[in-house]
Amino acid sequence: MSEFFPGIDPIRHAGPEASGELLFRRYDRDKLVEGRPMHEQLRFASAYWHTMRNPLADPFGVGTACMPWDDGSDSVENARTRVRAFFEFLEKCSIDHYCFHDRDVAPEGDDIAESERNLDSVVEELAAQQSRTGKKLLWGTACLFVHPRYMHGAATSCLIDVFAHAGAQVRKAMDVTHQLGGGGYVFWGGREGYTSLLNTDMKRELDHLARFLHMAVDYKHKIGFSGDFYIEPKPKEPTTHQYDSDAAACLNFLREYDLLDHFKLNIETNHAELAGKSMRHELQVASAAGALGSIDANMGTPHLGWDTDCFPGNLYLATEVMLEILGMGGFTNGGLNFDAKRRRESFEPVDLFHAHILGMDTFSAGLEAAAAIRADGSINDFIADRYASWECELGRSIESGAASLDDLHRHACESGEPNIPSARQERLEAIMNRFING
Ligand code: XLS
Ligand code: NI
Ligand code: NI
Repeated sequence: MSEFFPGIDPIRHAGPEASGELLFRRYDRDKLVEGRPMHEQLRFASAYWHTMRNPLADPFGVGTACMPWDDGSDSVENARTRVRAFFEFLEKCSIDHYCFHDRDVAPEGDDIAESERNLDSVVEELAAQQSRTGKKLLWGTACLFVHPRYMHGAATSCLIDVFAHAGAQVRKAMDVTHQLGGGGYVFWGGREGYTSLLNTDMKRELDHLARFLHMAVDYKHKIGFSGDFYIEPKPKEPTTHQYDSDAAACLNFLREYDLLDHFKLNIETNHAELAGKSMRHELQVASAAGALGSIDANMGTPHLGWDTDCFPGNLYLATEVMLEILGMGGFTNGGLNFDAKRRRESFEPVDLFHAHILGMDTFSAGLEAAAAIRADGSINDFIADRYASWECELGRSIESGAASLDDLHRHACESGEPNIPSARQERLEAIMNRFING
């Protein structure tokens, strides 16, 4: 078989000082960090939709991506060829996992039966490539946002027939995710939101979305799928308001509709930014609820302010992400999925390698910096110390729910005006900086 990426050798770790290109300076897959090899701590995944299907168009211009393996047709054969190209890419780039939407991998047919046949055929190829290479599916999902039938939403559509079509599509996407041994299944509410409240019954749409997710949970049990279910928050794009707008809104929705036991969150950096929150904030909100599952590792372009899905090159951000991941004891079924696309101007096949190497080295440096910050301990000690006044009888009685306002009154009268220490933010920022280097 001729190669899809001729002239590109498997990317190897060459060390921070290495010169040259197409090598890892920081990612060293078997190097132990906090007792686990880097590849287990990081669990990198490539997103099929960006890596194989994104033509790199923008609102003002056509696609520029050069994909010599792709004949441009919608045939199943072409779809199967793409899978082989993708796995060669994963192998050469040393990426262990991938993620896909049903419609990224296989073309939609004229009816449901044909769409399912198309998908089955491509899944056969995916399964063969997985067993040839040992690569794994991090998560699968259904594309419920591209086809015009979903213009008013999918699980929140005003039309029951559309709701049923969405259900049929999710049912099949769950089947194939299960078949491929996927670690999880993502629900990103592509068009689940509204463009105008003038034509929208929000309460009814949310009730329907919850029913839809309950049906998915039931189906998960029926087929014996043991992976995680994730909701992926995003505040806007494509709708004016997406119901799953941020981590807190998702958690509230899941609690309100008795779904919290069945879902975790897949947090995406660029979506956090669009929500006006920091990534670290979103991760902590999810983590505090025991619901931090997986990460779409990309970043935005603050000056543009839309979902630019850039590859993550920001060391500070990666360090913050890895502090949260190590803080929760590492990933279980989740991982770092590069839900990221090259810039339109980076159109050559080799740019796929440059882009993923950037993301992988950035997160490897972030992992090591986070581990060093934790080993140093001064930031965590500072935080523990900052709350040390609570380590007393009154503190325990407040935290356990026993204390009353009368108790507080008594204590306040006795203790007099409190001594207020500094929060030392700038000192802590300087400590972070000491450990961060590419
Ligand atoms: C789009 C979302 C999407 C999900 C999967 O903005 O990030 O790519 O990750 O449907
Ligand atoms: Ni995403
Ligand atoms: Ni995005």
